[in-house]
Amino acid sequence: MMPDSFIDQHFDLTRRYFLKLGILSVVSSRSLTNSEPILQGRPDKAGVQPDPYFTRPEYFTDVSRGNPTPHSIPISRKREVGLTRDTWKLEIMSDPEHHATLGLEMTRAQGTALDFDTLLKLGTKHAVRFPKLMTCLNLGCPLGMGLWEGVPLRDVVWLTQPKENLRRVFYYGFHNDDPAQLFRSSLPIGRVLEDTFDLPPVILCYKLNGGWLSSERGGPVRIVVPEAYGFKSIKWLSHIMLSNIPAANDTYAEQNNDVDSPLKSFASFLSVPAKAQSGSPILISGYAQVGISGVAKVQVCVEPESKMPDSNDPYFNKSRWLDAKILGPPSKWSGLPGNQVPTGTIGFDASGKPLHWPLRLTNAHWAVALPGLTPGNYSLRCRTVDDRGQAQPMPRPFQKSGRAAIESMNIIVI
Ligand SMILES: Nc1nc2c(c(=O)[nH]1)N[C@H]1C(S)=C(S)[C@@H](COP(=O)(O)O)O[C@H]1N2
Ligand SMILES: [Mo]
Repeated sequence: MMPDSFIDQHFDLTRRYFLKLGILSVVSSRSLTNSEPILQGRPDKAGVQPDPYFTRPEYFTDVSRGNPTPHSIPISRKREVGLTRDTWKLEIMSDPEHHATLGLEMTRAQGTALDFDTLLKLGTKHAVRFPKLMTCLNLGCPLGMGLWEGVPLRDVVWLTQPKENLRRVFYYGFHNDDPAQLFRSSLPIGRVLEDTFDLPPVILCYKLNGGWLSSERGGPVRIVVPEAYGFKSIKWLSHIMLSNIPAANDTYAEQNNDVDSPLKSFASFLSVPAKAQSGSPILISGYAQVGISGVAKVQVCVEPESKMPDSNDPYFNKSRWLDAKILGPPSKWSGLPGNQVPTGTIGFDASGKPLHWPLRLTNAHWAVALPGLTPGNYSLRCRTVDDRGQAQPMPRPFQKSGRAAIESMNIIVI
């Protein structure tokens, strides 16, 4: 049977790796060993729930402010306020406080606002599609893994014929006219106009995993910023303001968040035995979020629980780290139509195979067999090392720029 869920695939890949090493002879499902009681499964993490590699849209963890949330209002009201595909309108204007010089504004009042059909028409020529983990800067784990599709934001910006005094774009969505529900994000104009460092473009997204973007996920249209944490990907998009404001004016900055911080890399455990037999290899597995600087290695270290923390070495650089194996891509891209990545997806070749692995801004599985230990209580840690050789949580260790703290678990060897 082909595995379907992220967890099934995780254990399928992991078991095959251990079988090849000759460490594992039993094949069981949903765990690394047959003895369920010694397994400390960690399938509680939202983006890696028992769901397909590409998370079903309704299984994403929802982060939406306001009461009621825009996706929960009645359909009749959604029609009135433009939250359906046939009623959606996007206004693109010059910021009255920091005026940008535009050839034209696109407004409801003038009848020039952008509608969904026009956006789709732009899509026939310009649409792009790329995989991306949606991760909240403030939560520890990914909310879901998506294949996002839409029109580059710059193609819509150029419709307004900007001339000068344009330094920043900010944007927000439907918020029941409630100032407390307003959620605004912003980007430098340069990021919108050009895709540096081989990143996909910032898009006006209307499809997720091959289907229309649901109301729950921010439909009809949301912004998706490939390299950013979730707060830049505004849902129920209604307004884009072209501005000469010189600095970020994101709502998220009000909560002390670092709003210029791209996605970090980190490793996390999925399966660790609570108890292990002394002298036998200990099978460990997990996933890694592949941030902006990639993941070159995943490593684990195991030390007696009693070892005193060293204040001169907060990130355990003096510990002995063992390389884990970064496992290959999933055997099938579950969660997508036909379990296939469609042709023309950024990061994949024409046959739907990833051009690199692990792929930046996605999830990767890893596993390791630790050499047997003598009886005792141990602390187990995991970390990523990025493509520049920087070990987690460096080079950006601060919590308010996104989570990358080193994860630690206890393990008893008997
Ligand atoms: N309009 C609007 N967009 C929003 C938010 C919001 O509250 N309102 N929350 C943001 C935050 S903080 C995150 S982490 C992501 C979460 O996306 P998801 O709900 O699709 O998982 O949406 C972002 N877009
Ligand atoms: Mo968030």
